[in-house]
Amino acid sequence: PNTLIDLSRKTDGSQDRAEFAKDVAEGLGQSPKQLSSRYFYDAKGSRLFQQIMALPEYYLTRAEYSLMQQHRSAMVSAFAADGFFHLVDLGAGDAMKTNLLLQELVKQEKPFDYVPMDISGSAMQELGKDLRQEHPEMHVRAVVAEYITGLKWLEQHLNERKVVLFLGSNIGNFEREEGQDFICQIRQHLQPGDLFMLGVDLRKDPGTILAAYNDASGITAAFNMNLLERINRELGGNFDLNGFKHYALYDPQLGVMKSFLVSQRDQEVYLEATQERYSFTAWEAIHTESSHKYTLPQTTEMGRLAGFEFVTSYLDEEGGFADMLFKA
Ligand code: AVI
Repeated sequence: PNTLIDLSRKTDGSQDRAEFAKDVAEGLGQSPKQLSSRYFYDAKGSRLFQQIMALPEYYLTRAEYSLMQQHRSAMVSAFAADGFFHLVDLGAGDAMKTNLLLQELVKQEKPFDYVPMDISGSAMQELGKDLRQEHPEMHVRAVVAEYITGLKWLEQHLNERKVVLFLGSNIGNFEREEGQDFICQIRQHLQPGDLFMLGVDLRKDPGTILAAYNDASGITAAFNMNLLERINRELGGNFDLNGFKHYALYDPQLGVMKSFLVSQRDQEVYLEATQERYSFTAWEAIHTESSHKYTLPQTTEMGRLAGFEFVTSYLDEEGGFADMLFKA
């Protein structure tokens, strides 16, 4: 009972590359330059992100893991209160945290199936394989898709009960308005009584946040730089990787962590895919990622504005990370 549904390719594989090329051309053509963090997650990027999650500075994963360990029994009771449900995990990745809930659901013999969704095909394949070994009885339907395409899956199961997870502070990688909009879209794909659990990284000491995105071992820098490597690999780019450096900064008023790739000199880059040249002046930066940090009231308000009812918040012991439970 274990399937993999690949919704990432449209009519043929080359369209993905065409879309990537178009986005890169657009982002490098504008001022200030930017590239979307959704392109971080090819096979290499997904591997690097797994290493990030294990870094001493990257507190987010540990905090959410420990809060889920502490509250999993209450979470599972809330999820399974009305019988069978689809547990939909948006941006599941390696599902390290969700696995705590899966174990608890199995232990409590609750009826459910698991629908992990992720942009990374390699991550979904590996997760499917791991779950087959660990829980051979569990019904798993892994979906390879971007968020919006993934939500379409929900449309086909409109009248079946759903619990949607959006964990790991993935909401933080949307700009504020886009994040609100995405939560509204999730709500529109649910029926009254369905549940939604949102993992948010809360505001805290700016030094702690900055260190998480600027680790001493340079893994985050490599993760950021992989975007240029990916452009070289897939779009025939000739980025000189020694000509750019990772730079991260946190704005404590806006609550946003921003990552950049900064050109260390005047240089030109050529992309075969677009047959265009892009020029960089010395110290010109490409914005590659935002990671927004929220306050608890901001988070409940986001849910409320989307039409959800706030149920409860589960916090880790340090109060730095929250899983917020909402009801449609
Ligand atoms: C996936 N996302 C929630 C991570 C974050 O914290 O914004 C991605 C990341 N970027 C740098 N380190 C981790």
